[in-house]
Amino acid sequence: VVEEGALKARIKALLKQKDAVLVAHYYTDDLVQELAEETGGCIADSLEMARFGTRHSASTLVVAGVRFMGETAKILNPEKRVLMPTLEATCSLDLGCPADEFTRFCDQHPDRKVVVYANTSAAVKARADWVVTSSCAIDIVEHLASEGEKLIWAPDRYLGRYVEKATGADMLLWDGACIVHEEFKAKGILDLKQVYPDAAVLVHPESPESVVELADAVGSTTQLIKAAQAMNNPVFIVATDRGIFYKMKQLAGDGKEFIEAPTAGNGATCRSCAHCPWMAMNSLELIADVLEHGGSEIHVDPLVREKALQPLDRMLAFTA
Ligand code: CIZ
Ligand code: SF4
Repeated sequence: VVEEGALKARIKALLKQKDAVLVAHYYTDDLVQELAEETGGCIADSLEMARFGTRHSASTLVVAGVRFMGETAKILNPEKRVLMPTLEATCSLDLGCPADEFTRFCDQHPDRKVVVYANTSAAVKARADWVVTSSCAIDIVEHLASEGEKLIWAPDRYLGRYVEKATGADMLLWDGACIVHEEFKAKGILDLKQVYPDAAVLVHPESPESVVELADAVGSTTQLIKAAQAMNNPVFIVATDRGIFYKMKQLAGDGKEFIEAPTAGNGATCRSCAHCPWMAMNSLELIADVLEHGGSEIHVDPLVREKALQPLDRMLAFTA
């Protein structure tokens, strides 16, 4: 604890000294979220992280999240220095959608508008007409469908299927998945509901369809936190990364109990499954390190940046 306190004090001093602000995702470790909060930074989903970076005056953004979030920050703020605790923090959706393969796929379907989830590389965004996050995907796809557009959707097939069902849009789905959400099991949730009959089930739509079907509320991280605040159940079974419990307990706590949705079919909760291994790489040590010594800086090729900015700006304008 002493060491932790000293580390936090060092980071606070470095943030001031370097004119930097810490932007953390809901899935990072509690200590990182706590520090972002204490230093006037933000804790948010990927859409709000992007927005916060553009509005804050600091010349350096330290993005505690995964690589695509750092890239998005750089695309929107080319004049700012964007640092990450580690450039190794990636995402299975980003990895599962290589830009060259994706470009070939899009080229084969020139009649379709290209909609990509924020969890993609800058190069994939550069090939897209629209970027969406889970909080605005349905609204944007509904808008495009109402204009008669047929779509390509990448990379998350579960979220794609969910949006397709909700909107009735004609969508060609890329075959990607999140290694965290893909593991939630309907059978395990049903078993837990036997033990906690009053529990509400909160599900992020990157989860399998059978899990989404059991949900009392489906939505992005921010939407799930709001649902937990609005609902009066004593217990919540939550199918998303357990990093979200930090904010959920803070805002909706008040005697409510939050339980990780099971990732094994027998109902046993796997204590390390509902946590993204890449988000977990964002340690206090690495945050202090990158602030002190630099390195781990995000660079985006200017031509790629210019193209990727357009679909990102469309999303920001649509959701403003
Ligand atoms: O699963 C993720 O990486 C999410 C939910 C990102 C975000 O905040 O949209
Ligand atoms: Fe990617 Fe899943 Fe990790 Fe989010 S939780 S960063 S979607 S692997």
